[in-house]
Amino acid sequence: MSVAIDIDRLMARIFDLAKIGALPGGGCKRLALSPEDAESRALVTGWFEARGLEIHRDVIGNTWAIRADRNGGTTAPVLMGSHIDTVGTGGLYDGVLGVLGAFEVIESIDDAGIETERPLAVAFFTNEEGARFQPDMMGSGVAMGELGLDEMLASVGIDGPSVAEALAAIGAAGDEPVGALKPSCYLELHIEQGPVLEAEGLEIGVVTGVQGISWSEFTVSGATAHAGTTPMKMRRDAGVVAAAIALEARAIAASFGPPQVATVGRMRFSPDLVNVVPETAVLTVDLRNTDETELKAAEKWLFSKAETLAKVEGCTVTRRTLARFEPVVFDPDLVEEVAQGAAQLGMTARRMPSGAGHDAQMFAPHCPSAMIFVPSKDGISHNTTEFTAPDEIARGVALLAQVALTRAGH
Ligand code: HGY
Ligand code: MN
Ligand code: MN
Ligand code: MN
Repeated sequence: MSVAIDIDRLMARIFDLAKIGALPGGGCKRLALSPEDAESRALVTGWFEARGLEIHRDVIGNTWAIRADRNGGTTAPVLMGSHIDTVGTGGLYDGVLGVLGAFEVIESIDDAGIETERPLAVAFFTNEEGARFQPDMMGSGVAMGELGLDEMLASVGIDGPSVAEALAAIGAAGDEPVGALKPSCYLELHIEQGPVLEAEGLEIGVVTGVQGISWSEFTVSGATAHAGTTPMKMRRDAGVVAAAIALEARAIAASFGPPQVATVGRMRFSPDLVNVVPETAVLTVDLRNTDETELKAAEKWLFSKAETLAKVEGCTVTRRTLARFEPVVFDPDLVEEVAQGAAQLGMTARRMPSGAGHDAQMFAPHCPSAMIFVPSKDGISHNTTEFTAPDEIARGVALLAQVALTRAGH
């Protein structure tokens, strides 16, 4: 049975939510646990409440809303969800599509008066992006026991407060304990955020798993010196070591080849003055690979080379792990149901791994989990020009509805 989704209602909601944290030139900035995040949580939770769903919120602010089954039961729901926090240069669809698309599925099923054997639920999770507080997938990781609550509450953001302080500041914490969320399965609709579907002219990505992620922060320590008078061989230039580490990360990706990727997203010098040799440099390196052995080898190369580069320059270097997740593979049966559903609905599709991290990877070890991708224009994401067309969105939501209804039984 397929259910008619209302794409106009969904697009109106996506654009309503996009007004929160709207950036002047387009796109959104709703960093986790910011005032903008608080406003978006209130808007979306209000929509859930208006539909009469049973609202739950846990100690780290994960929020889920349940539509009871035909007997009024609300345990072990078929859960659909994603996130509504964004990076600093976010688009309108990353995460949002998975939350509001799931809500549209529930609304459409409700409008059709369909009663299900199992409850249906929609969720948004705290701090999926990891842009302000590391690691990413924090809320879903805590909910599923992949990350420790106390350690995450103590995580200090790039702008100062801890997660605990930021949660308190916006009143986002609920009273339900970690582990209160126990879905029977988990489905996440998401934009691909890459170029594959568009390049191959396909409508749906049947996501088979998520690649491993390694985030490190390196702190290089040298000595300030006069830029004009200090002979080159006397310098202990932390800045040049940081730059060399960044180039080494690029060399690792080139040497390993796809799917290995490496990104230096943050680099800060101190004292950050034009005529002073940098005393310290702090940089982040994001390494990813679908293969854990390869990812470990990339880390080994990078970490040992960073030591050597620092030593040659008379500097020291320390490293802090900001995030480390092994690759996950989604439940083959549920992945097959996504593939079958796409075929039944006449959608062109291919199986593919996810290059981006997703909340689904936190559910994968605990319950049958799977993801559905829809194309990203020009493969762009984490960019204010991120775009997916309404007809592409409608196909993803229709497929999500089909798979969720099958799992919920009706
Ligand atoms: O970094 C990621 O892949 C995700 O967007 N947090
Ligand atoms: Mn996302
Ligand atoms: Mn993202
Ligand atoms: Mn995600």
